[in-house]
Amino acid sequence: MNLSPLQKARYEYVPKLPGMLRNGIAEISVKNGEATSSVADQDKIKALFPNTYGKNEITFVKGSNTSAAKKQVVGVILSGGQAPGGHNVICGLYDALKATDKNNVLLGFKGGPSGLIDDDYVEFDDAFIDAYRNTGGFDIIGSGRTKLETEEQFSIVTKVAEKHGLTAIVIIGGDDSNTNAAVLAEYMAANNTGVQVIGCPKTIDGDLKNEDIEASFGFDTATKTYSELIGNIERDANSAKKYWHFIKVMGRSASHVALECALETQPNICLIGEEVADKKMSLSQIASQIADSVEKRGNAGNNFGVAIIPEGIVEFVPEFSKLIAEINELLAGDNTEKFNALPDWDAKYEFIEKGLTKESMAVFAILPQLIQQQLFLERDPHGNVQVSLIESEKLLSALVKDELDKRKAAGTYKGKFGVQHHFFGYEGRCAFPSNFDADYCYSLGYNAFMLIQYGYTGYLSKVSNLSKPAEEWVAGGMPITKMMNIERRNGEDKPVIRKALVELDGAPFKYFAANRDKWAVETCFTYPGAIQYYGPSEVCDLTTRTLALEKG
Ligand code: FBP
Repeated sequence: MNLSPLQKARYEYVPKLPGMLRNGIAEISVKNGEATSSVADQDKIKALFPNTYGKNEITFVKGSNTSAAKKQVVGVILSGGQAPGGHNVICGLYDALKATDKNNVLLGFKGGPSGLIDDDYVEFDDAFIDAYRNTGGFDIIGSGRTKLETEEQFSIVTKVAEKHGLTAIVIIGGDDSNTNAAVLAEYMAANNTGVQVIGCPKTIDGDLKNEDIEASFGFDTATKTYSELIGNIERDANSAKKYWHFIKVMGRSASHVALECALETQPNICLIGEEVADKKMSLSQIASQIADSVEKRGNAGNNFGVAIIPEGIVEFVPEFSKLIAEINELLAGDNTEKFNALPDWDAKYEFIEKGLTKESMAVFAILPQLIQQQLFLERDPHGNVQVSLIESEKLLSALVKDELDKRKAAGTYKGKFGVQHHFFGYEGRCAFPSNFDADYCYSLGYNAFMLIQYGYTGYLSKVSNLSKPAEEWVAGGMPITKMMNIERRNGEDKPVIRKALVELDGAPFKYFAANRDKWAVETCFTYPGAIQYYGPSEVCDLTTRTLALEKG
């Protein structure tokens, strides 16, 4: 492997554990916390998880280790989208497992959950692990999005577990993967397999959190990476003074990533999907709001600016969701084939016009043709529009341009509007983890093993007090069912982890809302620069503005 100087240096980095886990395995004991209940639908969740529901939260404290001595054979998978720090979760897990007993074994199942079904695995040893310490990516064993949810899959996993003598499975994933971890834990407990299941909170999207799980790993590094790039673009915009940059950032439905980047870089505009939904904003209202900023700045001679657009924005615009639902209906069954067979766009447009309601057609009609066509081209395996593939940065800049043309004609807008578009997502998912993510992930993995060693199942590895130095972090576990509620999925009621959306009465949004009018008109850009791995702690160990504001 060709090693960059930074990679060599990062191999030597020693991640910081919470103080309570630093005294050695022999001195880690358990303090019981409160019994838990699910975030909603308690009776239904309790009935679905009779063996794993309502358990206590726990915290690890300094004291003598009373866990039973037994050989542990643990299987681990990485699940879903990449997030910086995944390798360190595995390194922490490995180090705790080997520190407890050299004969313990860690197996990595390859390619995500499907590795567990296909029994495709590798046994880790020191040399293997050492090549991945403090590095980005999920390439150590790969990841995948297969869902582990059917009885048939669970019974195959049970056989694979029996074959290897697995005592526990660690699932490193987001809300869906940890929902599956909870269901698998319940299955394993109900069938007396003796296999424990522990989850670790991963996702750059930042939407897997509650009062216990303060952050999902990867959010810190990914948002710092995007913020660096956005800051660089702001400086370019402020130097050339000729472009508005419309920047879409990943994050799925929730706008946590966009909000964090806005707090870091103070752009002129940042849309928050949750606010758009709350105010039931239409596309033209959003465009008009952005146009106000462009107009005021342009009339003052500042024909440049930066707008951050969250990936999921269009899902939150009520009229747009209705349009999408109608398009999905319109193309259901063999209608897609009929539609595709039409000779040209004019014929297709006529078909669409006949099929949509008047209101949705009015929304469709204002979309740029590129977006109109995207809505009919990109379908998911169920035949639905893939909302995340819609180039919302282009959609919004086109609508803003239309609005500015009107204002120009009316004589109120006197500026120029040149646009550049960007999409930041994959750029941040495999970055070298920041010191925060390197430390947090290592701690999550180390702690996951302590949960296994103490016999817990259906728990999420929990490391909290994260806005404080690592020494003061608190390690423990939270039953996954605490985060669950019932939601409608594919026409059925399902127990799932409730996604954490941006809270409009939360401190991060309130801070943004209190400042954005000024940012919209003046040039208040801040330039965070690249992630720093070496140097003063106040530069290198700082976590996100979101966490700092949430924790006061
Ligand atoms: P997870 O929820 O699995 O962590 O995925 C995060 C994410 O990066 C989203 O922000 C993005 O919408 C999606 O994955 C992209 O998925 P893919 O890698 O399949 O293109």
